[in-house]
This record gives sequence, structure tokens and C-alpha cells, in this order.
Amino acid sequence: MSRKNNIKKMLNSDKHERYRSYKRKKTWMYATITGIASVLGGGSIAVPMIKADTTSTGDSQAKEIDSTSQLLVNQSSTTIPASTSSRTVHIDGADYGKYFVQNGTATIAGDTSTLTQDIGNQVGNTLLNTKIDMDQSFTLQGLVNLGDKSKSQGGADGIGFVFQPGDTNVIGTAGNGMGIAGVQGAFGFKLDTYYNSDTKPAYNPDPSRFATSDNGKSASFGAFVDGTSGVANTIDSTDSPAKQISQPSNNEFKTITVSYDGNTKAMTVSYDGQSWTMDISSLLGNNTAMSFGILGSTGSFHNTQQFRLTSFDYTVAQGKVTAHYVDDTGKTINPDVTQQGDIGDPWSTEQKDIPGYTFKETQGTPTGNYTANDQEVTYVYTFGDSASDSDSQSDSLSDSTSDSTSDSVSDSNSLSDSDSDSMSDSTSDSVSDSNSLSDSDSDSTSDSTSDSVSDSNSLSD
Ligand SMILES: [Ca+2]
Repeated sequence: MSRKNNIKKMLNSDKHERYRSYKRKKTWMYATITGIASVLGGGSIAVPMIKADTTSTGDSQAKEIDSTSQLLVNQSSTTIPASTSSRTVHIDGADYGKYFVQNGTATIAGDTSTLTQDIGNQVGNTLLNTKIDMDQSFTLQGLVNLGDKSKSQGGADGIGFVFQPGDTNVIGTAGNGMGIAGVQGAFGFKLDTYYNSDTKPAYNPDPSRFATSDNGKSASFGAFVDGTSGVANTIDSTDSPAKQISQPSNNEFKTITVSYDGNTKAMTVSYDGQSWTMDISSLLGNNTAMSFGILGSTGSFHNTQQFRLTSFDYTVAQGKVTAHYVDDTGKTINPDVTQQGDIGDPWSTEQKDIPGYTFKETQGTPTGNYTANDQEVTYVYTFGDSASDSDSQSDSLSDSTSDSTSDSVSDSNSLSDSDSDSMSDSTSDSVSDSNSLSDSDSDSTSDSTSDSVSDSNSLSD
């Protein structure tokens, strides 16, 4: 029939799908891991495939219940993910290479990664092949080898842990950038073996007291790092001070633990008899799913730097897909619709009927399966209604009906949407605000990645 009818037919089917999705999210799921399968990339990476195998209709105020049926949390959010216990993963050292991706100079052999060799201008990381759900707690246990040389002996730059909202193949700049600098939204913790006093576009100086605090020589130290702006800043606050550590020596492995409380957002690193704690709420911002990994870098000075995994307990973040609605100049003409689901589960986006606009094309596939990294679909429209005048009255009637219906579903379904299809300025403003996170994330990811290559060469110690 006519295109208009086809669009309406599609809308109806999509609404049904969305309604089911909506009911599914309102329904609390008691889920278990039914299997670990699936292969990514080169065939050596295991991704936990998680399915909800039983469901139970919850009451209007959903309650999270763990495997021992203890009441844990009252959820007031309108979007309730499948039981997080189904996404909880425990891995041991032998699983390192199966669950982490090697980037840059990093290589994994057995339970140990060599992040950098004792060679200049290297930067490498091993990132988990799924994002971490930052609303849940995690504990990483392992050992680090910082090398065999202090700065005064030609050693650099150290090992760190990075959290960033982009994809699982992102890597920051070498040298003083510590593999964190240059990655939008990144933050973490570092064991820094090279005190640097210089300021570069990608990073700022280390706390000056470490310049001479090892008997007149530069000291090594541990500190949290704020690189959320793309510029790495060593954190040395009253609440979370940087602390001096032993110099690298004899390629000795020392135990390190990174633990995180998903409720309080407190992150604690324990290393060599000291601990560092920080409330990372402000670093996290609105991000709930973060790529995570262990990294190392060298500059003109260098060390062999390694990480040995003992165990890691964490919760896999859900995948996310965002549908954008724009005109052919790229301007947003309808609020984004963001959906989340377990990795491997199917999603579908909706081609909306937008009053005053005619659908032109879809950029990206309208349906797919959730992956570890974020996905996007863009629906492009041209201004003007292609329908003839003769049936405009009935069209506008049915349009407004379907709009209000589907919107009320999507509004309660997706947290970011504002409440109507009225097309006012305030609507599109709020859309661009909520969009800016995911947009800048994916853009900055590729930018910072390519930048880091050229930067890493120019950033020597
Ligand atoms: Ca440094």
C-alpha cells in the first residue's frame, strides 16, 4: 500500500515489540548464567553469554533478590535491568587471556601480561572484553612488577588501572601520559615511577614533593588520576593524597588489590602495605558502563612492566543502543531513544512517524544484538509532509494518537527521554544534553586513539 500505511504498519509492530520490552523491564527477572559461549574477534576471547531463564512478575516496586533470596535493594528506577547476579563473573589468572583484550605493546601469556618491555616509548594495556557495571561492586587481585630501575637509574613510567567509557580497544598516550592521557572520560590509579614536572597538552605535572623525596632523588608514588577531560591530572587531594612507594627493584612482583563499592562509589587500591581510597562519583559522572584495564607506558626512560592476574570478580555491564532522529542537516528533531540489554540479546529500534517530516533513510542497521560496546542507529528525515492534502485530517488524527501512545511507553522505558513529542526547543535541548555523553564518547574514542599514536612519539620523558 502507500508508504504512509507501511510506516504505520511498522510503527504498530514496533510498538508491540516495545511494549513487550517495557513489560520485560518492569518485570523483575530471576536469572542465572546458563552458559559461557560466544567468540569475538580472533576467536580466543570468551564473552559471558547471559540469559534470563526464568522470570517472575514483580510488584510495582521491584525488589532485587540475590541467589539466597535475601532482600537487597528497593529499585525506584523505571528501567530495571535483568538480575545483576546473572551478569556477575569470577575469573582466575588462567582466564586472563580469554577475558582481556591486548592493546598496544601489551601481550598476555598465561596469567601474566607484559605491558611494556624495557624499551622506550611503549604504551600497552589489557582491557576487559566487556564493560564493567559501575553500579555493582568489584574486586581485582593481582601482582605488579614495576621493573628494575628508578628514574635516576633510567626507569619509567609505571603501571596503572584505567576506566573509560569508550570501546575496549582504546589506548592513551605513552610516557608521562601513562596510557590514560588523551582518552575522554578516562580516570584511574597509577603507580608512577617517573616524576615529571613538565606540562603538556595531554598531562600536567606530578606533585612537586616527589621531585626529591627519595633522599634527594625523584620518588615513585601511587595516586589516582583524573583524565576525564582528556588531560591527565595526578590527584593529590586531602581526601585522596598521592603517596610515596618503593622504587622499582629486581623486577619484583608485589601484590595489589583494586576494590570498588558500587553503592558508595568508593574505590580502594592496596599495594605494598599502603592503601588509597577515593570517592569516584565525580569522575564517573553519568557513566554506568566503563571499559577497564591495566596499563603501562615508557618514554625515553623505561622498564619491563608486568601485571599478574590472581582473580577478578565483577559484573558485566549491559549493552546499549541509541536511536537518533535527525533531519538531513543532522539536527535532532525527536528525542533519542536509548535501550539497554544483556550482551547477545536482540534489540530493535523504531522508525518514528514525526509530524512535519518525511522519512528518508536509516544509517546503521535498525535491529541487532547487544554487544559490549555501544551501538547507534540514525533515522534521517526531510522537512515536509509527503502526504496529499486530501487525507490530512484523518492522518493528523491517527498520528497524534499513535504518537502519544508510543511516547508514553518510550518515556517510561528510557530514562533519558523527556516527556513529549511536542518538538519544542526545550525538548531538543534536553535531547542534545543527554546525547552529548554517548556522542562525544564514540567520537573522542576514535580521535584520541589516532591522536595517541602520533602523540606517543612526541611525548618523551
Ligand atoms: Ca609521571
